[in-house]
Amino acid sequence: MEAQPSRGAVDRRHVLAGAVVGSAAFLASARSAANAGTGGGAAFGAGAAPAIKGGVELPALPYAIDALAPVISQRTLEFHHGKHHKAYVDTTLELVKGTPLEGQELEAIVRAAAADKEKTKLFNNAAQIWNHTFYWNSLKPGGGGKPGAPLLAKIESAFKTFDEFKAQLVEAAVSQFGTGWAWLVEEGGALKVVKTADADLPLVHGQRALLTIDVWEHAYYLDYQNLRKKYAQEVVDKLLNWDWAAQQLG
Ligand code: MN3
Repeated sequence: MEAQPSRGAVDRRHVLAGAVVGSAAFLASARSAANAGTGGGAAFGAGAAPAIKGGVELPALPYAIDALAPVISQRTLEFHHGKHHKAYVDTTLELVKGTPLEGQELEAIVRAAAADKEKTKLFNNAAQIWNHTFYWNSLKPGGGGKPGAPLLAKIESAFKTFDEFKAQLVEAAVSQFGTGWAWLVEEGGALKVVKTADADLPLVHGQRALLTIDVWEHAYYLDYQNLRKKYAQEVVDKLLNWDWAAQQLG
């Protein structure tokens, strides 16, 4: 059983870092959250090209099932992709069957469900499809390291140093209470680290996702048990796919 989503709830979506802090950042968050129900903020609205293209489907992993080991084991991916991700797809297909959303693009379904208080279950499942597809692409064998010069410059502008960015992303992953996601996002031209609870995701808050780390226990418990920080640190150091992140900025 999943918890209720926290979409639009400013108090549960904490902006951890970025170029600005304090009341201005809070007001910006409040505005983007207020826009969530009407299809996203001005900076990244419903007209933007989808990061995850296509309909409701379980995509193949973009690498072999054992390719992320030993950081993430084959066994974790068998369950995480083959059982958890697949279950979100199956449930979403069931929920949209015979409705006007059947056959729609995944992002359109996520936005429609986010805007309708009666569609919490659909939002949770459809958003989790999006989040997981984005997560698989946020990782790659032999990843980690640093991004190319243009993106690295943006990160250093927002976080002062690349190491400070990494520390803040790990901190977001560790401090998300319960289930959720840690993200590097772009909002209004600035990069920031945010975390979301449960199935919540940046695209319904007017933010563009660049990278994500799944911090639901199913993402790491077989490999790390309770050591979420070690999982997050290993992912940041060894798996982050900076090519994918750079592609998101276009
Ligand atoms: Mn997961």
